[in-house]
Amino acid sequence: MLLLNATVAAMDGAPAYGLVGKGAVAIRAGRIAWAGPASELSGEFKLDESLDLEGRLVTPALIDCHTHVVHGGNRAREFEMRLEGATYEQVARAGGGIVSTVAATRAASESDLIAGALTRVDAMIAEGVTTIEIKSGYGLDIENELKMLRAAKAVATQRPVRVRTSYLGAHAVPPEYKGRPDAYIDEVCIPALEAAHAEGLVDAVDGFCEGIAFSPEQIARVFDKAKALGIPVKLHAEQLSNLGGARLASSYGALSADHLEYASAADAEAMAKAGSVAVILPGAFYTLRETQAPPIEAFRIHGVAMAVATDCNPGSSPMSSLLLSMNMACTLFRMTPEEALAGVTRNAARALGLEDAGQIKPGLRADLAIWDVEHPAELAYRIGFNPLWKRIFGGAL
Ligand code: DI6
Ligand code: FE
Repeated sequence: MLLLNATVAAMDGAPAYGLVGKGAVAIRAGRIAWAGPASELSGEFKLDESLDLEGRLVTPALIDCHTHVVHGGNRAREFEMRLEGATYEQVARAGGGIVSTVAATRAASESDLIAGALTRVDAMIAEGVTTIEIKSGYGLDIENELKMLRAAKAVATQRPVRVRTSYLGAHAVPPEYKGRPDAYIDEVCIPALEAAHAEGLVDAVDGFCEGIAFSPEQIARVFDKAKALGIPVKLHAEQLSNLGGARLASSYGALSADHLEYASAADAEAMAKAGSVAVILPGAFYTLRETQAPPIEAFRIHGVAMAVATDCNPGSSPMSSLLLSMNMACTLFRMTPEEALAGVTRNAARALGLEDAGQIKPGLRADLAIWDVEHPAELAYRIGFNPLWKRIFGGAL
């Protein structure tokens, strides 16, 4: 297939979105074969079936690199509690929070979980997303962590999307291990990781390093197991306080450290050295009415690649719009629209360890989004507006 009369935002690291006006993109066998100014298009592609974009913008398809879309139930009641004055931490300590989603997730069947996830995944697909990272972490026992990961993998058999799974057994201490987090790590978290890995269900290992979750020492034990199994790691770090999670993750060469509101300039430096991506999650910041913004300027100065994701989850970020995440990253954190778009394309791919997506470049997968806009800044600028015209997944419209 040949896309003609396109405005191409290649997002390949070239300045100004890698923008090419009057462009063309040639797709063959599910891959991008060529992209550039139509005037330079070689004759061999001109025989391919063509689609006239009438000047529309084509970008790499979007990648949501941090989600919890597989979960049971919802937490609208906690939303009400917080509006009545309770904080996120108070709700969590009162037995609500993550643990209440654990009860709902345990009660759900695998097919219930898939059906629930698909409602959120469909909203993402409608906004041009073709790759979604999905975490476990609401099962918190061996059987239910496996059930979540199987449901996550099943999403990709039900819809034209790619799924990357992250095992998040170290998300919260379940009620039956209350006050015994070390025993939970040894008796459940690590054995469940081994079992999930043996079933081919784990693309990365994640954790929640926080006062209401796990200490750096406990996370390190999970990461040691991941390392022994050859699985890359990432971490929810510095979301509510600074416990040194970003530095810990960096010391394991993590794909990413995520949230990072309380990260310091020294953390940014460590992440830069490790090549870890900073995953910015403005939906959680917004929902929790957090006031400390992540150190975006330090990430820029140290050259830390920034991704942007929804963190779609039932508690701190009940949001499935990646376009809205981009808008929030700009308005709340002063990221530029170009940084936000790189954050949901090139840098999101990097945060998932994917080298075949996130840019418009020959050889990469033909995962593309075509938008009814004139300029890429419009994607982050509008609020609650979806200008997607068509989505191409592996070369198929
Ligand atoms: N940080 C988050 O924002 C989500 N998990 C995490 O570790 C929140 C999960 C939840 O509240 O259900
Ligand atoms: Fe999260």
